[in-house]
Amino acid sequence: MKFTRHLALPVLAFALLAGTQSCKKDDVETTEPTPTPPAMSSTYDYEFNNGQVVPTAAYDGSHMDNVTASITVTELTSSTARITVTLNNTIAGETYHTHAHDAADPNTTPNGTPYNESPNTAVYTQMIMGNGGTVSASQDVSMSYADITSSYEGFFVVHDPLQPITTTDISTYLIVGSFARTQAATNLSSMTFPYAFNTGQVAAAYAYNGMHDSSLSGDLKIQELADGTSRVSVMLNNSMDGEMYHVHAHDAADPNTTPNNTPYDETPNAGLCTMMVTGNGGTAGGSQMSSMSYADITSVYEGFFVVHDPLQPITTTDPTTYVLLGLFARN
Ligand SMILES: [Cu+2]
Repeated sequence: MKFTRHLALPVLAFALLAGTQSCKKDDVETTEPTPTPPAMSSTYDYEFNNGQVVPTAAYDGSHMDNVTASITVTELTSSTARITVTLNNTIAGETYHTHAHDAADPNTTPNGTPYNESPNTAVYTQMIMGNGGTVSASQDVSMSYADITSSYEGFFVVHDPLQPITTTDISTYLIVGSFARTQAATNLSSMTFPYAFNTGQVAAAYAYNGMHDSSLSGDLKIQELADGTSRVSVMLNNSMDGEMYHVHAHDAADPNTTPNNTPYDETPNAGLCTMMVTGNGGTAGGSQMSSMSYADITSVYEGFFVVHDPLQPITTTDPTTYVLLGLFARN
């Protein structure tokens, strides 16, 4: 009896271990075995793709540019480890493909990419369902902690869930960086300018007059990109569901020279900010790229940030139809 019990316990323990590991890909909450000595663990942070890795390929799409990520590598045994990827500021209900792509010589890959287009499923390949906030996925791998964090050479990629997946167009990657390595600091500038509802802040005579609820507000974000251009993003808070908001930069102008004596050009500046945002009953957003530099937009450019009322015909001569109005990218 004594002999059998001694034999049975390790077998049972192994069976339990195998059982928990088989479901770990789906369940990050599972308690892990405690190795001795204490497990090694490192976390690597990733910023949004503003061109840090490929300056000409900053993300260009409709996803908000506030997504960030981290990779945590934790030693399980001397030859296995757990890779946990955490995404912040996800969109609820969208599926994020998160991959390790092995580095490769671009002279040998079909499309000249510096990585294999097929993700490495043995290292890390997971789909993460967005939840409107922070969400994680884990994968246990048959590689040592040291192999992953110092030998393996690849890229960590978070693909955009809002457009068809592509493995050649890096401007569709929300996040890209070397896998499980500390990322170089980039110090790209970014600033967000808040706009309250138009109650006449620019001029008393311009105060909004119409049916739109005055709880609407906006945030204009200017993000410097690695190649010297910029991403212009707009968030409209308390937007009306299904209504189309025209969001514009209108260049300042001498009213003595404009056709209708407006203190701005009636034609919006398409190279800076001319977008349509569909309201959703909450916070809705849009973004576009501008060839203007961050410094030009935030300190040289003179113009107005205008959100036109979706509830009445658009007019560029009557500012009382503007639900938001303020100097563009100024506090
Ligand atoms: Cu306009």
